[in-house]
Amino acid sequence: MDGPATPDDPEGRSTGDPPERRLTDAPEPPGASDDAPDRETASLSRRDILRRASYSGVAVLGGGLLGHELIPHRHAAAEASHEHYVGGGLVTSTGDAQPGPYGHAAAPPPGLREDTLAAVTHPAPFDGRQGVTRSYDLSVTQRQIEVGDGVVVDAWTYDGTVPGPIIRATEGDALRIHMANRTSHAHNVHLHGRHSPQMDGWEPIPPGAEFTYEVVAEPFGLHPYHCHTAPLAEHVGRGLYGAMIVDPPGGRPDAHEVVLILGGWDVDGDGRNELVCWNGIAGFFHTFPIKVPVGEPVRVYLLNMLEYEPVGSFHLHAQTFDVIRSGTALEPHEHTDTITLGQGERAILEFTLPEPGRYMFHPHQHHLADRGAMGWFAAI
Ligand SMILES: [Cu+2]
Repeated sequence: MDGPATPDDPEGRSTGDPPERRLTDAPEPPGASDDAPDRETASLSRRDILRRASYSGVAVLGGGLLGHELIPHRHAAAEASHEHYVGGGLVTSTGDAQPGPYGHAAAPPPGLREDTLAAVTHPAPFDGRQGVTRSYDLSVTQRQIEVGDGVVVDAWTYDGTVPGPIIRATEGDALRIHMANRTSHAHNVHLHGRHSPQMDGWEPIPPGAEFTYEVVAEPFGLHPYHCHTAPLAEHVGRGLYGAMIVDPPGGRPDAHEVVLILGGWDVDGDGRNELVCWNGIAGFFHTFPIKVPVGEPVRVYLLNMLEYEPVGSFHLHAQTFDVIRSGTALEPHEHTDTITLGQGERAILEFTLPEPGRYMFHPHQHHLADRGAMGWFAAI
C-alpha cells in the first residue's frame, strides 16, 4: 500500500512517494576533518564524497519496499540482514532532515524494507533455558550507514549494526561477550547491571586488540550496554550502544515483544542531534509502523541512549501502559501514557491495543520527535 497514510490504514506504509532527495553541500562540520586516522575517506575531496553519496542513493532507491505480513508473534527476525540498512555512500549530510508527509517526521532513507530493522527491534523469544552459557560477538567496526534520507554517517558499530545486537539471557546465565576492536580507535563494552569490577568494561581495548567479557547475567531486568571510551558522548553518539534483556527465571508472560532504543546522530559535530531515532534510523517506524495483533499483550523494552539531551521520553497515543522501571520487578511500578528517562535509564512497558488502528508514539520533547522519532504501532 503505497498511498499516503490515513488513520484507518493501519497496515500500509505510512508515507507516499519518497520525498525528493536533497544532497546539499553542507559546510564541513567541525570535528569531522579528514585527518582522523581511521577515516577511510581521507583522500577524497568533498565533491567526491557528495558524488559517491549520490550514486549510493540511486542504488538504494532501486531496492524493494515492503511486504505486508504481520511480524510473527514473538518470533525473532535475527536472520534479517544488517546489510539492508548500511548505506553504500560516504560521509555527508543535508544537515536538515526532510519533513515527512505530516510535516512532523524526518524521513528514513528510501529503499528500506519493513524488516530492515527487525534484528534490532524484535528480540529472540525467551527460550526457557537457565544456567547456560551464552556467547555474543560485539566486535567493533567502522562503517557508513544511511540513517536518514540523504544522511550518511560514519558510524561505529557493534557487530555491524546500530543499535548493536540484542543480548538476551536468563538471570544467572553465564555471558561471554567477545569484542575484537577492528577500528583504529580504542573502544570497549561496558555492561550495566551487576558484575565483577574486573569485567566492567571501562578499560579501553586498543585498536586491533580483543577481549572477552565474562559475567553472570544479573539482576533480571533491562540493561543497556555501550562503549565507555572517552569522549563518551561521541563513542555512544556514533552508535556503540545496545540492549541486554535479562529474563527472570521462568520468563515473563507471553507478549509481542519490541525493543525501542532512543538515540541520535550529531551529523555535523556541533554537539546537537540533527537526527533523533528509534533504533538508529530516522523516521523508520513512521514509515513502517510496528504491527501488533489487536487485543494481544505488547511488551516494549525501552531504553534512552540519546546523547546531548538531558532527558528523553516515550509517549503513546490513545492507550496507557504499565511501567516496570529498569525491568527489575515482576509487577508494574506505575500506569501512564508518558515516561521520561534520563540517559542510560530504561523501562519495560506493557499494554494491549484493543481496537484496530494506528497508535502514534514519540518523545514528548517535540523537538526530538520532529527530528525523526515519530512512530506508530499498527494494531491489526
Ligand atoms: Cu568507543
